[in-house]
Amino acid sequence: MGMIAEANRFTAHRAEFLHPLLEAMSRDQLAQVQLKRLRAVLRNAWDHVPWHRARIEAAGLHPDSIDELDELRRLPFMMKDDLRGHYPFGLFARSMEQLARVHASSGTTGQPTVVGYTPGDLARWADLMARSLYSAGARPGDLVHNAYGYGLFTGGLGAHQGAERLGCPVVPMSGGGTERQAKLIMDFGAKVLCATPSYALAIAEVATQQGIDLRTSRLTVGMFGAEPWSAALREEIEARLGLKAYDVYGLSEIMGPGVACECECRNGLHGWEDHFLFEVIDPDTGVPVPEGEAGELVITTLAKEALPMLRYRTRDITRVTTERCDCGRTHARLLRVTGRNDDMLIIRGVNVYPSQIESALIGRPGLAPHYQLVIERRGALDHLRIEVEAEPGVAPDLFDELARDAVHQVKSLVGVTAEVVVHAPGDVPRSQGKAVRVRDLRPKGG
Ligand code: DLL
Repeated sequence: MGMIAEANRFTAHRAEFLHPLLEAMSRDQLAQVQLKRLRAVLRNAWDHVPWHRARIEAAGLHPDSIDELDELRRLPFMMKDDLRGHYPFGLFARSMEQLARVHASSGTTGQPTVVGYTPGDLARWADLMARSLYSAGARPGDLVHNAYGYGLFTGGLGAHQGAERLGCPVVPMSGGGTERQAKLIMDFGAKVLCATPSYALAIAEVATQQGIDLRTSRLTVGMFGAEPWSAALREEIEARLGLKAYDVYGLSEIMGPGVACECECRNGLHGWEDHFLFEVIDPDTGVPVPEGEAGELVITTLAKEALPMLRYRTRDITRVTTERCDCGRTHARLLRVTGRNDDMLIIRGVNVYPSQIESALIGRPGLAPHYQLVIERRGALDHLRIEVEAEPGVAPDLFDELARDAVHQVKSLVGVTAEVVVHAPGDVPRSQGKAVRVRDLRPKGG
């Protein structure tokens, strides 16, 4: 091949992946990288965190004697309570002088979960978020409107650093001030929108009320995550915002946004396996499920310095496939996270995730994509009430009929009997970050 052809080939390749050598290496090479890094991360945990060392030892493992990735399975799982139990910094492998930043998740009950980063951890996080943005189609120079909350939540700063790393200027909006969001998207000409999917919808709604049509904006890519969202919600968002919506996944305990992200094929989220080891287990037994089957995602970090996480149970339910993606990336794909174990509702014996109800409701004619699920105890039984809104302009005397249609839809698609109440537009609370989808009013402890 001549030099120019060679150069062109390289450029074409470069155009596809931000880190071609890392994103398209063979599965064998990936496994080698993982093994090497696993030894290093075990060494880090062993040397710096007595709690880890005791567990590694008790499992009969040693950082220097790991020959296969599967040996890790001898180690017990880590849970959120392990972090809480060592609040705030007890599982950190670095001292305060070596840290660059701390984040925390508020947690609805008990102690917050605190996570820390060295300068190197922040740099790797920025790299992975840049890789994620690129795989979703963002390019250097694209203006990024970042409406993830800044603060202890990892969404805002995580997306921010990733965009900067990619060479994208950032509008650091944060969540809130919704009237201003749409105006600035239009005025500044942002090409990429980062937000939770529910907040993206809220922005679109307020824009419409202001007479702004975001479909005429320059937005082309949406990087949406931090909460479960259905394929139906994706369509709704794309129709209202006039962009292509991509799913990005992550969690503070493991890093923040950018653990996995969709590529332009949008057929699962590439989990960046040079940095993380993914397992999927049966949440009841802890036994790994066969590839492609649904279960709880368990993650081991392969390069984190400040807070190594070994076999962390995420509570997130997904499926993982290592089948080659059409984009050419070799990293495994996590299929859309449908919900958390903790979010699963059991309504009269039927297991239901809020996102299943979302899929059944969204896109029904006359209904707006804003909803909340209320669960109450009635006598001995759990009662599910779905509060959803009518589209603006729908006459109130049609609400009952819309509700009947929704009851039928939920029964036939999800298999549960629910009461549906259709509210006037604006009556269901809007989110500025993660939407509150479920209000559980059942008596505690009963
Ligand atoms: O939500 C990090 C993040 C920020 C991800 C921005 C994507 C975009 P936490 O606040 O620690 O971190 O919450 C993590 O949110 O365990 C999942 O249950 C849920 N989650 C995150 N992304 C998705 C997604 C951030 N794409 C928890 N789909 C995780 C479904 C998601 N659930």
